[in-house]
Amino acid sequence: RALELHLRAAHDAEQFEVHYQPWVDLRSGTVKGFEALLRWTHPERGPVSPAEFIPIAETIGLIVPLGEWVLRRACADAARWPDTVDIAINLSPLQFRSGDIVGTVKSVLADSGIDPARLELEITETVLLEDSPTNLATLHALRALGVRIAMDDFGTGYSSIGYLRRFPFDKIKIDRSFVSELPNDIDCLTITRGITELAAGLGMSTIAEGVETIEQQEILRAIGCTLGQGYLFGRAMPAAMSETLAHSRR
Ligand code: G
Ligand code: G
Ligand code: MN
Ligand code: NA
Repeated sequence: RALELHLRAAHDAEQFEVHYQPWVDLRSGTVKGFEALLRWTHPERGPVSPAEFIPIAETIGLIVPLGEWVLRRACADAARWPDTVDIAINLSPLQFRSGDIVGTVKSVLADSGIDPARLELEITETVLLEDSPTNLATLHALRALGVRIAMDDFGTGYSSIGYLRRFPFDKIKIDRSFVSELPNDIDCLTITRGITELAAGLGMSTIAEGVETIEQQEILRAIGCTLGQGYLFGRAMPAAMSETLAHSRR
């Protein structure tokens, strides 16, 4: 397919960029970190969503080198933020399983010079779907490097509460589909509160995704969710802008 051919050539053509979406402390509004989000500008089509091209990159095996490039780029950019500001990076399940992800993360950390405690790796439940000893060993080995593991899009797909028992995540990202219905949808409110309490009881933190209104911020704060990410606080932005924002004390 044409898109596939363009995707293969995109890296050499320097069409990829990593943008950064801030996440904040819901009480103070202080920026605590950024999530790295890959961007591709297609020469004719313009911006293509990662939701469209990442599955293709996975199919053609490009996700492993591309994912490593994102790790390097994002950690290098994070090195220019204050050391109180963390960096979260999405790992594709394929990237997680193939090759030496632990060695890659270790070498990226060493090259960038950032404190491992500032790096958070976001994985989806599909990583754990087969719940193999190898996957669990990889998660533990990554954590042993000093990085944190976050479960992304929690509550969607096949994610199961049992995973939280089998593996000690550091953070749970409450999916936007629940947050966006706050505060009016009582079911979403109950689910969001339930996830927050469950996480707290298990010693994990929670972050609400897709926060768009002050009302949502306040209700999340009231139910004990400490962190938030969403258009209310900022969209994904180029590295230079993230650097300015990271250094502005608020
Ligand atoms: O906000 P955005 O449209 O950029 O994100 C769409 C989806 O693409 C999200 O699910 C996000 O996790 C995923 N995504 C964005 N950047 C990366 C990346 O560098 N690696 C992987 N594996 N997924 C990414
Ligand atoms: O799946 P993941 O959570 O990694 O990707 C984040 C996705 O959510 C990106 O596509 C990003 O652009 C999008 N996003 C981030 N904040 C908001 C928000 O406040 N509202 C909406 N509608 N989308 C958001
Ligand atoms: Mn994510
Ligand atoms: Na998510």
